[in-house]
Amino acid sequence: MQYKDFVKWSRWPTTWCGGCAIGIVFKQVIFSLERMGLAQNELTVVSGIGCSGRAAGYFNVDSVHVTHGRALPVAEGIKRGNPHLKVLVFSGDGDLVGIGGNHLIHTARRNVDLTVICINNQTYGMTGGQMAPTTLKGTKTLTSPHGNRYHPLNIQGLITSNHNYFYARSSAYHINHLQKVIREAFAWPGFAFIEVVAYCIENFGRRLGYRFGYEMLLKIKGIYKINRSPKERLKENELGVLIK
Ligand SMILES: Cc1ncc(C[n+]2csc(CCOP(=O)(O)OP(=O)(O)O)c2C)c(N)n1
Repeated sequence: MQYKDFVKWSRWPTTWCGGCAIGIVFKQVIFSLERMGLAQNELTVVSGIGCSGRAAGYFNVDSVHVTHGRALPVAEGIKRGNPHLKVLVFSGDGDLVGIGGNHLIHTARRNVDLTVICINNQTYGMTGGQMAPTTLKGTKTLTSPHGNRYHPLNIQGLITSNHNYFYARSSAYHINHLQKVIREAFAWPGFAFIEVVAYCIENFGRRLGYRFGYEMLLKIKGIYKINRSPKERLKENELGVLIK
């Protein structure tokens, strides 16, 4: 199976804006699927609502585009119904961590065997760039024009507070690292959560003065460093994998 076989070309072009990071991540996933040698009938993809949530419709496998925040319980149902399937959840930070936050807490706690790719663009991209629970303190958004007053939710802390966990942070810039992490997550026999540092140019970045998605990629490049053997936690500017 080649990576292009995992794309539902009849749905092309995607709804993603030019320069959006989601397409970059989508591509790393299908590259990883080819490398892992998965067949189309061995995988199901589930997405919630949002720009990231449109991904389910672009994979040429059985997929479900569910209601906002509910990707994890639907994915769990599929996995329990057919434990031989690999079930991938591909959705946004607003969907998985915001409205779907309660499901995230308990699906992670119960260590359900799913692979989750969370596009963390720090905003609700699809609806215009509102402040999200992942928006950094001080950042100006549509709904925080004077800067966000709150600290973002600590996703790493939430996932790694469990008895067993797979938490990875990668980015839309560090694509080799991202592919490696995706393969490791699929091989992990439990709940594997990948937070992908991404960005939204049209509804978030432009408000902050960025002109192109490319400039936001370079910003990510400048901030994040890969830590290949982190001990207990990743620093705020580190990418890597924490497993237990
Ligand atoms: C129950 C419900 N509440 C609110 C909305 C509006 N809504 C659509 S997408 C979205 C945010 C999605 O954000 P995120 O998951 O970060 O995805 P992104 O678009 O940034 O990729 C919201 C609030 C909705 N569709 N349904």
